[in-house]
Amino acid sequence: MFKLYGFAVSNYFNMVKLALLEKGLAFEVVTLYGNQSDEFLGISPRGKVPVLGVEQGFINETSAILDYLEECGAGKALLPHEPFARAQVRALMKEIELYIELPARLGYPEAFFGMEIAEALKTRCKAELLAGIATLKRHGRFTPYVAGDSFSLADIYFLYSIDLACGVAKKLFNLDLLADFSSAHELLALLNQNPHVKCIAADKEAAMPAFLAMAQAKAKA
Ligand SMILES: N[C@@H](CCC(=O)N[C@@H](CS)C(=O)NCC(=O)O)C(=O)O
Repeated sequence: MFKLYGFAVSNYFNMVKLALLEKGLAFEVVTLYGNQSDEFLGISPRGKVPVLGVEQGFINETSAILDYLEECGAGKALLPHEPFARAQVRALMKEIELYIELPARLGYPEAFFGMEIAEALKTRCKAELLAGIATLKRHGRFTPYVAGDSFSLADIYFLYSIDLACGVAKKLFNLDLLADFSSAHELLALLNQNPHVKCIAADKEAAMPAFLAMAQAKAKA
């Protein structure tokens, strides 16, 4: 059985968890925060979660884990078979990660942890988020899923990146990133009806107090 290391508030952890649930693969969660201990760096070289424990060892980096699960071939496919369509899904995943998820992270300290960030960083965060959303509008199909008519890994990246990006944009810039992006709104509503997505959201809510306590203790240390 797979072991999924990470914590229920982590969006990347939740991406892998949703893929496992959608595929119907058995796994056990080992709750763990990212850290720089020698022991953890031995299985996750940058100290980040998620990590997937498999028969032969450990796999880190969300996209590598998702590729591994896909290549194992068990359960529902979350990538198309046809190479061109498959490449489009992978490009969308990458675009969401690089141009939406990562720029949103620049704003996390101020948006979610009550710290101030430098004006220059805020300016960059806003410009990159707007460019990232414009990229998704250009490339996403939203018919109704990000890459077309089937649920795919691109929807998983979308679901667990867009909410955080919207939270940052609202808090820092009083900006609704999806104001004129109704197809994205509709897809979010559709995805949020999925029972696995609901279960992950409930687990996240339950884990939030412990996560905030850990984050505050880390900030004081
Ligand atoms: N590139 C990594 C990013 C994972 C990541 O940023 N994980 C966060 C939690 S959402 C983490 O472990 N943070 C802990 C830390 O940086 O100490 C991936 O795709 O898995």
